[in-house]
Amino acid sequence: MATNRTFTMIKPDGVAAHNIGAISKMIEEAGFRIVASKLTQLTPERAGQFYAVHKERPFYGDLCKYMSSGCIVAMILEKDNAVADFRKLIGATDPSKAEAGTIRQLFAKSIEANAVHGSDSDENAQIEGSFFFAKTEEFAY
Ligand code: FUP
Repeated sequence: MATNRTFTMIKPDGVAAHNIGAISKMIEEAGFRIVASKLTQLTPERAGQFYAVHKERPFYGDLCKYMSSGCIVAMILEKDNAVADFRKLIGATDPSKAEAGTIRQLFAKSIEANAVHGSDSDENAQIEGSFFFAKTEEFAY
């Protein structure tokens, strides 16, 4: 079956604004199945590990501080073409450039506080999912 997975986080701004439900609703209505979900808070060190790929970028320090500033919801999502379809659903990194109707256009506050994360490849979806979930049980629904 050509089903695959992606990984997402609802970021601290999305959780603080009580948008867990609204964002999850958009995700489900777009055809994704939530196969793992966890509300948690990253330490600055864990945020640094998660975003290690950006460690040379000028925004890295602020990003790690921001991503550990409040609760996040980590989720593994399942759908055909999950990675690409989810990137389309969330829109551009900078919400002022995100297409109308995308999650970031609707909910993000800034390029940093941009409501959601979405993996950019199948390989990273696997790595990022494993960062939060030791294993995922198989539930059919
Ligand atoms: P995306 O894949 O859309 O999440 O974007 P990137 O991987 O390029 O960036 C990861 C995160 O770094 C963004 F979600 C927010 C943060 N970021 C900034 O804070 N400033 C920037 O100029 C670019 C990214």
